Amino acid sequence: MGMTGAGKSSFITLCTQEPLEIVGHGLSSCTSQVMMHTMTCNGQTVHLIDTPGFNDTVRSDGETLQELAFWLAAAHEREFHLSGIIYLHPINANRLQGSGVRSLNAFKRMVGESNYHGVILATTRWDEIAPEQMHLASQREQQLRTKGADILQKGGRVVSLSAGRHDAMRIVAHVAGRRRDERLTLAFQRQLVDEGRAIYETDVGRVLFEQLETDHQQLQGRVEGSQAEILKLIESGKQDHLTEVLEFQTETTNSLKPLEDDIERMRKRMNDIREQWEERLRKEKDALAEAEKESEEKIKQKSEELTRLHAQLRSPSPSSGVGRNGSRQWSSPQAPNFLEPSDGYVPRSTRSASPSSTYSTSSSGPRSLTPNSAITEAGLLREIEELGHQQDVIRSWKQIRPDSRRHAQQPGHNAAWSVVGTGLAVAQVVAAIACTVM
Ligand SMILES: Nc1nc2c(ncn2[C@@H]2O[C@H](COP(=O)(O)OP(=O)(O)O)[C@@H](O)[C@H]2O)c(=O)[nH]1
Ligand SMILES: [Mg+2]
Repeated sequence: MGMTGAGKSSFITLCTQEPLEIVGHGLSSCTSQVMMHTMTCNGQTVHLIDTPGFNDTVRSDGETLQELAFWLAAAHEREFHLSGIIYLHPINANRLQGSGVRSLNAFKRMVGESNYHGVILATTRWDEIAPEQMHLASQREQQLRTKGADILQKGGRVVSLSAGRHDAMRIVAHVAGRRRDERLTLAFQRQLVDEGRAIYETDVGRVLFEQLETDHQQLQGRVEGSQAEILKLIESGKQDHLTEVLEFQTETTNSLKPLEDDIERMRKRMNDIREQWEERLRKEKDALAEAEKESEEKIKQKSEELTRLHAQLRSPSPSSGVGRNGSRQWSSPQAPNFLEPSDGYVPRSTRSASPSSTYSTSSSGPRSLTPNSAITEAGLLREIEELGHQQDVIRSWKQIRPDSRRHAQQPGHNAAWSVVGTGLAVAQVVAAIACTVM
């Protein structure tokens, strides 16, 4: 857990040395952000769970909590217990004044006192602290110790984490080395699954829900206030400010909607949440398959372009479209089409002396090859490499997602999680769950 930007995903990348980002495809906006990464540590299979933060720019806190509810409940139902929870706290920002305290308090409620012994509070981003600021950073760490004193009293720990792999692996090794009988069931998991509570009835949900209700009441009060002002302005015939007040009222009314949606989300129980997230994950699966297909096609297309480019580089250099033997090289209907064979592209120019031949793709009229143009062999190779990288990421995303359908159909069955790795019986799990502004 930890605020957005605390370094949770970076921590996992350091440990697994896997890429995480998918560029494009609109996947990031439609996808669940909970991901499971599998690695080996001291001969043990370790699953690291990455999760989203509450102050996400595109997602509301209610949605994030719902997502956490879905995955954590699924894990608990399948008796897939956590070995430890790492709470990351960025030391480079003075966050323990507001959002940081709310985040830590939410974290404590989600985890529950009985699991504090399994918590590691790790401070991150020390490398961004200038030497003259070091005493301030140390003070912040001390504040974290104070705010997390109850965790420490119950056996939790505070550690400083460097930006390197060594420290991250040390923490993973520590957690993975825990005894089986020390595995954790979070308060949030127990309350959702065993006690059948709705999200807003859980300890962590209650905090968020109360905040939402307070914000809603405040906004509602402003809407009502502006309504009264509007009536007064109309009655008194003073209409100068009317447009302004009307605009204010519209804006305020509009901001009520997301809060109401979130309040509604918090009222949900596991059955509804499961249904909704399974549908979401089904769409994600389709989107991933589509993205994989698309990148395969692009790689094929770029490779063909490269082959043609090489063929052209090997062929005699035509001058003004005329080859050494006098025949036209590129303008015949059979001439190789370097980009999109169907769009009437006719290469006209010659190869360049270097392997980095360049080609232009003018937007008006047929495309032409010129020495100043944008497509080079090096460029194509780079594009192919980037596409290959993207494909790797898509494939790793496919692997890191537990199969939700199997979750739904086989509650209590461990195999549901085996899609993310084998050896679950001995697997250790570390949760790095984001709890940001609540
Ligand atoms: N300098 C520095 N940057 C970091 C560190 N950890 C994370 N970052 C950067 O902070 C940003 C947010 O990190 P990320 O891992 O995505 O945070 P998350 O929201 O907690 O998953 C990224 O740009 C990271 O590269 C760190 O220890 N040092
Ligand atoms: Mg992240």
